[in-house]
Amino acid sequence: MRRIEVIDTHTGGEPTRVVHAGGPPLPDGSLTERRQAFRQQYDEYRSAIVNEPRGSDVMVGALLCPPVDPTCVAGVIFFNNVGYLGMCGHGTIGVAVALGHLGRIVAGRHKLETPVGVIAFDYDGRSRVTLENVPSYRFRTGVTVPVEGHGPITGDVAWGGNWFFLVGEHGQSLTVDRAEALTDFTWRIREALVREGVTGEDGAEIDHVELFGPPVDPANDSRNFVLCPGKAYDRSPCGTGTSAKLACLAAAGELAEGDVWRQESLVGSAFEGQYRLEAGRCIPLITGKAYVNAEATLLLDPEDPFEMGIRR
Ligand code: PYC
Repeated sequence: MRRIEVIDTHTGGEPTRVVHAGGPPLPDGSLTERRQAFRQQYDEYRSAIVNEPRGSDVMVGALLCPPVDPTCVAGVIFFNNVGYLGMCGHGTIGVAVALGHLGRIVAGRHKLETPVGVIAFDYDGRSRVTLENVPSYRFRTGVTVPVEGHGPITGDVAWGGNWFFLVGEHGQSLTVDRAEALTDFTWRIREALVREGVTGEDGAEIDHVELFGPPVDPANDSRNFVLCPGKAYDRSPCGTGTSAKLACLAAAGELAEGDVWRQESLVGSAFEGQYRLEAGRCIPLITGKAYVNAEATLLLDPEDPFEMGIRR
């Protein structure tokens, strides 16, 4: 029987399953090369770790591996129910807290290596983490697509470590009892983006759709709903989605460097976001909290017909 050691955390309600032993035997190479090997040779591990029956569509996996850059505490490859993520903000916060739980870091400043770059973070030794995301930017503004059953919808395209289509005017109320309707609406937007050939830079697929509305808690600036690539919605305010929002606010001159933007999620959790400018580039700083839910060993029994999970 194969055994995979994991720490389960959640960040603002969004789970991260951190694999710290027993993962796929990836070859040496850059994090991008190792992610490619994970995808091409060991994808069944992804399904075994995050998909049903051991996981669920909401679960994000984080495979810890040795970093190439010796100044980083670990390398990490994020994955979900249908594939692999460039970066993951809630996941980075979960990984930081899991590393603290494992005794691999203490309070202070650390760095993680991801396939899209090195991420620095500050950890308070318990649950609170501030991460410095990859440079984020608004790529296109005011893009209108015809959405089946809803008519024309206009939004911005931005990079925050993943590609997002951000929509402010949509006529939907962002309440958790409407999660199914919001999923259907944003999925139709995603389909419209594909149909209309709207992409990120270099033809990259836009695989996250983000709606904004008024916050429920007056301490916050905005509430969001984020559709993730595998059709689950983010229970957290989405670290990369908040980064994309900060880049759009910065580009529109609506948020000054160092000012705080509090982003609320559909379930009411919040991230604090701000940005600094470095050589004219927007570097988002995202603060949130994660908690450890479980220390566990996943057992992969070769006689189990769903040993490697239900593939999607
Ligand atoms: O927090 O960046 C994030 C994220 C991406 C997908 C799910 N969460």
